[in-house]
Amino acid sequence: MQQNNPKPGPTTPSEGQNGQRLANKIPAEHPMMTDNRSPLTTNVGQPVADDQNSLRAGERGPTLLEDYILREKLQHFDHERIPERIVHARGAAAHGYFQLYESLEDLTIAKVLTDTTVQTPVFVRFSTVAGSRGSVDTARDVHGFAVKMYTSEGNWDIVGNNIPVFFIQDAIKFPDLIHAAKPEPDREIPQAATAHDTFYDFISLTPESMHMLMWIMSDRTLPRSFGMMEGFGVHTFRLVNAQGKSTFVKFHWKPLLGVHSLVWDEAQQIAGHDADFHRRDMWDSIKEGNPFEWELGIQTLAQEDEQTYDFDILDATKLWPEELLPVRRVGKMTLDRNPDNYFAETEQVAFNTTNIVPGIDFSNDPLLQGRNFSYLDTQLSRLGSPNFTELPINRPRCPVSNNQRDAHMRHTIDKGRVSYAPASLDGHSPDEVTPSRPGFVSYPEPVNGPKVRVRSESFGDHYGQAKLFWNSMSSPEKEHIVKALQFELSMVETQAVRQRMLNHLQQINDVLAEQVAAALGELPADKLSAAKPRGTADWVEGAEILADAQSETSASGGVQQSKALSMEGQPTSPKGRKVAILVNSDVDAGQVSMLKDALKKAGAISELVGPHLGRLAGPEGDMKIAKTFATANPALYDAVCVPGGPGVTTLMKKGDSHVFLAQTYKHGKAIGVLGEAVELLSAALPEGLVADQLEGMGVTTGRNDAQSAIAQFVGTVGRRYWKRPALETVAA
Ligand code: HDE
Repeated sequence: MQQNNPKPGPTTPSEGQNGQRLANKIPAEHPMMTDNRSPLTTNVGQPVADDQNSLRAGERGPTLLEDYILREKLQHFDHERIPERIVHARGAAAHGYFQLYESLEDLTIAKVLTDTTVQTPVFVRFSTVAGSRGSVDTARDVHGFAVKMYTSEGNWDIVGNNIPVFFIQDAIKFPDLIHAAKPEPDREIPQAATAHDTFYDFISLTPESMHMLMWIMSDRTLPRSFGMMEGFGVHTFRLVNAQGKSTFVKFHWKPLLGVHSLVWDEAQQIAGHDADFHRRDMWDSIKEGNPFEWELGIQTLAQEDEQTYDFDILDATKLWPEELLPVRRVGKMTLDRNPDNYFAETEQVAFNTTNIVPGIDFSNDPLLQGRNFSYLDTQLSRLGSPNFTELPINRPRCPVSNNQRDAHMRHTIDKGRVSYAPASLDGHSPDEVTPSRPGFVSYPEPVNGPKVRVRSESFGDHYGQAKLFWNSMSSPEKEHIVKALQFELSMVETQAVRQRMLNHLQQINDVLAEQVAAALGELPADKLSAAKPRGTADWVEGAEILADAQSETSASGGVQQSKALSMEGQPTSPKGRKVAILVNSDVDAGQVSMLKDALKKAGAISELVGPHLGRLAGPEGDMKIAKTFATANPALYDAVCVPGGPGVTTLMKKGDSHVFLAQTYKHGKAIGVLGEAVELLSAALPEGLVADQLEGMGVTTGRNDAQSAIAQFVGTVGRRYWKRPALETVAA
């Protein structure tokens, strides 16, 4: 029975008393962005009167099939998920723009690299590789760094990683690599981790992966922030100029915040305390008005110099040492806007290595050639239709015009009779090229050779650049690689696999192999140089041993050590860092206020951590206590500072504040203790370590002059202090 509204409302201009007036208000196009402020409707716009109860026969009776509102809602929900990416499933993204510093017209005709007046919009997605969409941000993993630039000549995607080389040389091995790295298929264990048998079985039988192995065992796979990662296009590409001259090029993104990492213990703790650590960091930073910035760098090599070096530029397991081919910084990318909707933008964005523009071209790198097939293919199954390029996030910002038609979910309404070429009706089909829009032309490289399935001999050196990477590390960095391998290989159950890995490590460096072998209780090989494995019990001794552990490189153009590969010496500052201030209601609120101001001025975020949430009355108003000891963990912060005041007595009695300080000390991060809190630090550290004696090692004590101590403390934030005494003895 119809219950209300006996007068049907007007629906078209010809119907109803007010039809004309209402029809004029109906927008011609559907608004693509919803703000959820309009009244509730179904998907076809019918107003919904009751969203709490389904339609049923009697108050306690069965639900009626007629309830199309219920069915539509459940049905849409049932289909909400699309397949997650087969790799790089977990990611986060941001919008921004790219601005060129200087024209590269000597090298390329690409407008995005020649027109310095244009701000090219970009969308950048960062990701881990192995974990599924719900895995943690701080898993040890290569990180994806995929940039989509919406240029005036179409989308240009640099689908890169935060590591400049790759595991394999030929795309045909990619499914094997990923199957080996993903959770083992019978038990679906482990999630987002390479520390298991199948991964090392594959790696130990694939010596070309040894260079990449060194990178993934380093702290590079544990970035502190997406904004503190380098990005690399990895493959050799080409730039082509107006004269048709080709120059080989490698693309780099250099973060203005410097390249910085977490350490393994921290990353594991963060995984438990904040699985969204990286995406939260980027979201909060951008929301606070602190954009992430990188400079675009290029390394170039003249076409005729292709064979100059003892590594093959088509081999993606090799980098070009910056000492040989310096990086020229040519523009800046700024990420300053968070997405409006994760699914519509971050999940549906579709990167593709074949998205290039006139003036940029591929090389014959066999990994790149395979990728050029794989990305389009994967989008078809992930997004379900070749019309995925019409989704707002994938749509180019320049006109699109061709004779491709129809398919699932077509949005474009192509007008007219002509969807073919050549055509004379309706004017004509889209022109291939116009003078103002030159078309893409492949570089006419002469190609000639027998059809063969072989790996070029020039791809044959698998250890030379692994040695270069090892040599280039500082001793703490070497120590971390050793520890990572000790951990990963200890998780491998099959002894033969562990042994094969030790043999490879010995090809890279004897001391490295010995140190790892010591943890496994094995010897690397029968020809072990120093028969007695050295233990790693004493950190300082380990570091000293590792400092001398250099190898003779090859496939590196004679470069023995490359500064650019080490993270030591990177620019550091408090900018983008997060600092915990431990408080309770009786700490010196004036000092807290000064601290907050000084940190803010330096571009850092501070958070008050106390026994409970609430507010601390300060000289310039209340300050929010945002976290408690239950919700905050030292691993989530880059530094900690404790103000003085009578409240320190209470903090002294709290184990949580001791752990906070001890763990921050152990992880080499900056510590500031003011007034009474100096004693708190001494109490938190193992016997024999006295706060005042640690000055200069990232520990600031301000017994009297809080103001200058605060200034000094802020200056220490962002750096790591690995020369602190007795790091290994700190229980935290
Ligand atoms: Fe990918 N890769 N990849 N890859 N890759 C994908 O595409 C593939 C490789 C990279 O944020 C997939 O859309 C093959 C190197 C990033 O959406 C897939 C090979 C590098 C992303 C695919 C490689 C990358 C992907 C899965 C060996 C660094 C995430 C979902 C020939 C230069 C992009 C998708 C995003 C994603 C295939 C190797 C980077 C299956 C076959 C080398 C950053 O198409």
